[in-house]
Amino acid sequence: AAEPVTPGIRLNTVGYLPGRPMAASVAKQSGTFQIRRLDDGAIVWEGELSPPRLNADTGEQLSAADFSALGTPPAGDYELIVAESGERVRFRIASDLYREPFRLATQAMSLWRCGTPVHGEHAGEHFEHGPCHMDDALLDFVGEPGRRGPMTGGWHDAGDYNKYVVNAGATVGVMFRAWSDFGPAIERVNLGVPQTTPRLPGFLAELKWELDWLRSMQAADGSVYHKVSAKGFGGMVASDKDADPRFVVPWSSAATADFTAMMAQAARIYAPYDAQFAAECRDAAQRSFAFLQAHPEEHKAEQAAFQTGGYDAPDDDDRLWAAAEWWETSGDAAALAELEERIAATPNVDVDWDWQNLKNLGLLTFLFSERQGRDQRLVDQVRKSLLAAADRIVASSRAHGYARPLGTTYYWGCNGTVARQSLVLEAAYRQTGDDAYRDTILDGLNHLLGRNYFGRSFVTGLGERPPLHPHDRQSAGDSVAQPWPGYLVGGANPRASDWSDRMEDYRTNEIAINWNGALIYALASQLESPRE
Ligand code: 9MR
Ligand code: ZN
Repeated sequence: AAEPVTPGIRLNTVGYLPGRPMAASVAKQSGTFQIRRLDDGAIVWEGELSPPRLNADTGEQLSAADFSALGTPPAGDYELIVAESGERVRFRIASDLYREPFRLATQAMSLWRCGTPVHGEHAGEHFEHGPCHMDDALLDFVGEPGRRGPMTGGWHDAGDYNKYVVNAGATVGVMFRAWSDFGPAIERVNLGVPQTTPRLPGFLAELKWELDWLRSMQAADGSVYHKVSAKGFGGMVASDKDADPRFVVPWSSAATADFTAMMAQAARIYAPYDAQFAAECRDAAQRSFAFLQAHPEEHKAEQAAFQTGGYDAPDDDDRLWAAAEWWETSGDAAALAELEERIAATPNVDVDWDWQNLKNLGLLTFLFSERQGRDQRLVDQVRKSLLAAADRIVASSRAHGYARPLGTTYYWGCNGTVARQSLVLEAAYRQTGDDAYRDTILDGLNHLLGRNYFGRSFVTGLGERPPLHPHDRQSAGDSVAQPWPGYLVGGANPRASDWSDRMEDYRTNEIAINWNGALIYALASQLESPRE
């Protein structure tokens, strides 16, 4: 099938929230535009396109069609019409616009479950696989040749089926922050995730599926294995047809630190629902934090035998995050001392961050903590740096022809970063009440859902012209033409125009849990708008 033609009007194909900024990007045109309500045909707004401006990263002349002045029109379908070309595109306005996308992106996590049969439905199609990887995993590389450990469960990482602790950290840490920031709104969405744990809210039940696997990755001494992986990336087959032997890969300090942080978070978050599980997570966090204290030097995983995802980056950010979460959970003075020492060395909140650098998660926990005992000068410094980072993100968005909060930076998985920047923006909004920050979260969502060079949604099964051929073994390995739904693809790399909707193109069109976790946060932040 031919690739969808890129429209000249590029907007959020999921739609716009009433009472919030609304704008599209229009290529190579000037003059007026109109907004028409579809149910009665009324023209509800007429405006001027902004003067065309060269967009640095795509080389296009772009105008903005800003129709924020529509305010709070009735929910429904509308059309943007550009006078010069007569081109028109449909979009929706509704205050509950992001409920279904949020549900879909969270369901996508369930569809990533390993070690169990999986079934989901979307747009009349069924997506399913039988139990997979039921004998995870061989212990040959961790001193017990020929034996297997109890490492079934968890989520597959991405378009591949391996399971990596460091990337779990980037995902779970961000999803837990979504729960902490937007829990009540999330609880009001009927997620329909498999009820493996009935007494938990669905969102936490989904996360527990990953946490239970993570707990199996902790060794007796408190160190944490780096990953469960086959030696190479296998063929594009369904997970229940994948028979490559899978191994536990030896420990790393980064995995141990990320594990500590996640378990410490879980101890707090699950306490109201499942005291026993929360206590077990707390105990796991404590043991791994003690291990880290006893092994302060960086230790990389011995993974030369594996060609799969390395997820190998310096561990100081992971250790900072671990100290932050363990202190927040326990009040441990030694953890606070370590945390403040690390913050003093690297106090800046980052604008652009992914699994390689989870420091922001720790800085946010420190900043928003209600515990006593923090060094107030450090708190002020982190706050200042948070606002500086958020201001830079806002400025990048304003300078960009598609209002992209990551500006002109493109790399493997940058769509995930665009979504992940919403944590920094939301935090700045909470510190100041300044709407510019949460409006920039919408800019990010607009971009990912169609206000981009391709005029396409980057999330499978969502919005207009979504990816049809993601690099995903599950989608490639089944007989359904549509891809598995709710997945954010990695995005243009290394330049703004370099994305192709081809299954082979894992460098721009793969899917991954850390990108979806970030998307889930961004969507959760807009579930109820405007917030009370
Ligand atoms: O997201 C990862 C990106 O930052 C790296 O540049 C890239 C190459 O190492 O790997 C990406 O992660 C992939 C992982 O290594 C294996 N599973 C699929 C991940 C998404 O492409
Ligand atoms: Zn599996």
